[in-house]
Amino acid sequence: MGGSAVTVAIYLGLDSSTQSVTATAIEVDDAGRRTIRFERSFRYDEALPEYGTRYGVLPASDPKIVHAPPLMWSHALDRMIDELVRDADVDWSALRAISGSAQQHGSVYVNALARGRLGSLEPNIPLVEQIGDLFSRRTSPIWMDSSTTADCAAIEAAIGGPRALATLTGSRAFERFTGPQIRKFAREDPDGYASTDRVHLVSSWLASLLSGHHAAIDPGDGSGMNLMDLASRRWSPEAVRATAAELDAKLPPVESSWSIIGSLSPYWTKRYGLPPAKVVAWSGDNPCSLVGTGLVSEGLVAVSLGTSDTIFGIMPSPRPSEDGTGHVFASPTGAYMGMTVFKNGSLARERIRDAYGMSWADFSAALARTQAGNSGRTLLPWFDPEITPLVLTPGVRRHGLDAADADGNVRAIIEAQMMALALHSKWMGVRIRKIYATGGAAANRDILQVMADVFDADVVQLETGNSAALGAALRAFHADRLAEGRPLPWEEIVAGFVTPKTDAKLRPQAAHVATYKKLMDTYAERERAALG
Ligand code: XUL
Repeated sequence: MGGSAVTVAIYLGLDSSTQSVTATAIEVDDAGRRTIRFERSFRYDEALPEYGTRYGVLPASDPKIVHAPPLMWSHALDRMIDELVRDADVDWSALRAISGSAQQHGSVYVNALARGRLGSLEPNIPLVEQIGDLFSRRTSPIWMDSSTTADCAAIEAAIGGPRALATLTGSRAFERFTGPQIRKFAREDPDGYASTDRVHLVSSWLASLLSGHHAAIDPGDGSGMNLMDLASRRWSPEAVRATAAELDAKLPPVESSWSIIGSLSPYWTKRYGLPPAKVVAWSGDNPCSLVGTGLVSEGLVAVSLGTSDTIFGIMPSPRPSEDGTGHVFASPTGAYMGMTVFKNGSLARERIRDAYGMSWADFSAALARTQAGNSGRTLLPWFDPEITPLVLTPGVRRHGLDAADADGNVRAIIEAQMMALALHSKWMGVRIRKIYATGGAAANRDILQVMADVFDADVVQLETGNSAALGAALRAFHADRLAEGRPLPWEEIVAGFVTPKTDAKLRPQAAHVATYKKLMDTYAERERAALG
């Protein structure tokens, strides 16, 4: 190397999602080069079969109850770091900061032993062998759970109704939100609740494992709890009181999304030879995706087609959804984000694909050979209980559609999902002209064409579909620069990383747009009728 060696910094973003864990490492050098250096994913079901999950969750007889093992998420974190250090061709000595993203709302309940254990993990013993006795609740309810309707009603009543709760916390009470979930646990298992010293989110729990002490919750993920005062970004004493006794002592503090919560604990530095890189507060997957799709200013929206389908965009000031459809979250950039979430995302697409014995290529071919509008035939895609609109008793409803018609059902599921996204994001009050598409199914251009036609908007594919892990890496970069006294504006943080793929824009086709304008009224009517 010559005298003018370029300094390279590596930032790592991890995403602990419903079905898999993903790592994205980015490289930034002081000559201005920016590269996504490395991406890797594995699925829990295949990599860690001993936990018995299917699609990342534990099988249950009641479709409203959906839990996953917190030990598995912890194990997966350890496994991923092991694989990164072993296999990735990255100079980890240049690692400056790590942050993470996690599925939102899921809660991890730990006892008082965690206080000492987190910081004294033995580097020569695998993590999973040292933390099994820390959980005061063996399984964690996750965002797919919809078993807390009674708790939602009680919390809303205590705060003065759904609108009052939405004004205070950004959302009316939702079954999957952490507050209602904590309330149910405290009610059904008072001993388990009493032995809980800390209630973490998935994000703050994994950050705690990395830093070796109980980590804070960031406002982005904290907004998914029905517990945080959105204006002050602190726990709301009223909401905490309405949820469970002594909860204030069990919640980690809320700290900014760019706070440095510590550095990698000796378990990671000694076991894997990593440097004591900064650990930046973790956040939820949707807030991280906002950064990872480059939506750092108002006017653009992203649609993420993952296990859940979500639509979100920046909001400069909080405008809660009048009809209770969506959420306002704190954005990890410091502003706010509006969002609507659907549970029947990728698993519903897979159910249709599998029901007709198709590959994804067959699925695309079926979409390509069917007509926009499906001759008025529709399907309400509620294979599992649905979040938007609220459907607690699942069941697919077909209109004019023969269940044996494979191609018709493929088109119907995609059109239903896109029309539901368009209808239930109207509350955000944004005229959507351009959509950034991310998540696994965003790789499929036939699906994206339906999105463009339904929304009458351009749809842009990004270089990576892993926007949550990329967003976490970018947040690590941002927080490191801020902590070093060399802050960069968000536009500069994301520049060069969130570039749309060349030739990757899908444009709406006028004839199809007209078809969907009509069909959307029919779809909305069928949805209303089904809800009774
Ligand atoms: C967001 C939500 C889902 C999960 C998926 O409110 O419930 O998008 O975050 O991981």
